[in-house]
Amino acid sequence: MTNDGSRVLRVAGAQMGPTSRHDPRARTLGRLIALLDRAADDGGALVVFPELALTTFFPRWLITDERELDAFFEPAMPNPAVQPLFDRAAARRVGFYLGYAERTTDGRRFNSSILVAPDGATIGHYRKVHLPGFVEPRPQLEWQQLEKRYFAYGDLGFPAFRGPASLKGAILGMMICNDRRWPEAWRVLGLQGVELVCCGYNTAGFGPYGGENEDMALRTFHSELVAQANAYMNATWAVSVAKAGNEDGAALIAGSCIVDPAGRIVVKSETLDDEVIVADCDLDACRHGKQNMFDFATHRRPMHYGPITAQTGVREPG
Ligand code: CDT
Repeated sequence: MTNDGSRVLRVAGAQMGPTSRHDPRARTLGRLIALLDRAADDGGALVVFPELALTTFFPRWLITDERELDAFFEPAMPNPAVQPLFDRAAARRVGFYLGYAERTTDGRRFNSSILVAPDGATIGHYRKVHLPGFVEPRPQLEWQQLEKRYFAYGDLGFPAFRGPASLKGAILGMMICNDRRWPEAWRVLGLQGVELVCCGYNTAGFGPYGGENEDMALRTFHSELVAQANAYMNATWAVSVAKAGNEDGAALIAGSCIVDPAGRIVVKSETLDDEVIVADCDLDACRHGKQNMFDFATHRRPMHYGPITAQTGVREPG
């Protein structure tokens, strides 16, 4: 295919402002539909929503009542409570990425995302692999990070998906929040030729492991840094989308951005609220990096990369 604009995909990032623990699901869904409409009005063909877009970031609390916890989870996707979003997207012929808490029929819980085509067909499903935080609450912390308690590790790997013609046949990948800090995740998608990585997040505006050495500015810098560096090193577009603002007293960064395959931010959010950012993503612009500096078939030396899959922790030389 020639680089004549025929593979330009207009992509929207639908940043969300805060969602309270007490917000009714219907209200949050209404915000998502309004964002989708704005993206569609702007000509977006694909809208990327944040991680856990249907609820507040509930892992910041210790929730011991199983029924209360279950209320944050989706028993199926779609389900009657979220069907209006799926219906509006299909009516507007817009595809979307949506992060949500998944509860399977056999009772397992995952931090998941789904990718839906403009005709409403499901393209792919992903379960977050890199779960940050702890199993047990830490009393010294004002806000908990209990993803390891509430979710099982994702068991689907990092599959890339070929989008339909309505998405220009893009090779699409998904990540969720903390995944974006791990270059291994990007490389697994890169090795499948990914052209557009969708990543929703809820990132605290303070150091979630405690201490005073991380603030909103540094956390936002890191969020942009990992999207830019990894988009460049895998010659892919990256769409990185926040749930932002003050959720019941806990700060979340914004910093939603769309990054090109050279690692440049093309557009970024300006608020801590519901906001749509849009960019025309030329998928063929990935080819320069993929065929030259990051021509993996020619230049990678996997025989020297063994420790990356053989070990987790650091082994220092003696
Ligand atoms: N949601 C999410 O994955 N947040 C993490 C914070 C991890 S620190 C315990 C992030 O990487 O932004």
